[in-house]
Amino acid sequence: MIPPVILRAFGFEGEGVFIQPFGSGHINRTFKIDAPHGSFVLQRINHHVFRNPEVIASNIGYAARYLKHNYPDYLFLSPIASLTNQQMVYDNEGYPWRLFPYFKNTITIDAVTSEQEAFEAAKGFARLTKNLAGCDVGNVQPTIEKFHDLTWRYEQFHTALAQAQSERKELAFNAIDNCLRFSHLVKTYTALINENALKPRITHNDTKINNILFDTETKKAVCVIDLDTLMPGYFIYDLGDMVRTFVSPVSEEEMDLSKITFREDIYQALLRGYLSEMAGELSEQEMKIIPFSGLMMTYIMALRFLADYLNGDVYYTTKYEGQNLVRAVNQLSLLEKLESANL
Ligand code: GN1
Ligand code: MG
Repeated sequence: MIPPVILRAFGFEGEGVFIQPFGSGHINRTFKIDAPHGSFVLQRINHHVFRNPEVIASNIGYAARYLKHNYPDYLFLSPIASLTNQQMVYDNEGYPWRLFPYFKNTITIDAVTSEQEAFEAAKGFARLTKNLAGCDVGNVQPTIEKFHDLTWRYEQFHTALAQAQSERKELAFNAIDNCLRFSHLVKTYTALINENALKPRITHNDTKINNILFDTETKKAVCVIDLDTLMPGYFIYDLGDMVRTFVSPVSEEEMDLSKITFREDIYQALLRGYLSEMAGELSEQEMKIIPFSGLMMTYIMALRFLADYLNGDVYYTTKYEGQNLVRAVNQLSLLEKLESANL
């Protein structure tokens, strides 16, 4: 349900306004609105997750101004202001809402089915980082502190483990064991950070395959969506989340682990697409770190899903009991397959 005060603020009053739930995000609530003056996407930001939503608006505003000035032809998804010129409007419960244009003739996909899709999507995400490479990273702030800090996520997992109910711990016994088995990735990550091997950049931080809009006919990437985590980061976060969500033919929700596979051809297409934009930006040392990206981001999601399961499903939206455990087990299976692929 969208509060009437929000609909009014964005000019959706009267006859001919049709509203339906939209997208498959785990955090925010999203609706498509068809109105006489056009189609739009209206979204409620989860302020329990994004504690300071003004930072989201200021990061996006900064990037939008920079891109408009330096890359005027680049299509960047900025919110549409309310009737009183607000980027976000707060409802009575304190949730901020913002409005986006809806792009006709575009689609999102939940799994990659061809090399072309992998190439195009990776190129699309890479172009955003490349176009923002000339910015001072200090002009954007974290919208969630330590979001992809693997060391921190590993600590959070241990805290969740220490506080979990024994029943959940028993049900998750194998997944917990597997998470502990991959802790060497935390050591590698910490070493990379301590050596300053990675350059701080403005990254998207949620480059899963369904966060890119494809043109329905040409199948080219039209634009990157879900910019809530546009903030300082490292290239491995974006490249890694693409590996995590592109290489397997099934999504993170799949229960049948035999369907989770590593597709070498898709991986190579993804790298070609990413490097077609970013090759000139990455240092020699960063190029060598490429194979670590997918392992790191798949592991971080396994830890985050499992921690949420152990915490009693307080973070990600779930539709059935045990869904976060299913997701964690799925990610651990993918991680094993990435490890055996010897990237
Ligand atoms: C969350 O809500 P959504 O689907 O855009 C999460 C990402 C995860 C993703 C896993 C703010 O993104 O980090 O990779 O779920 N976003 C936040 O599907 O935690
Ligand atoms: Mg997101």
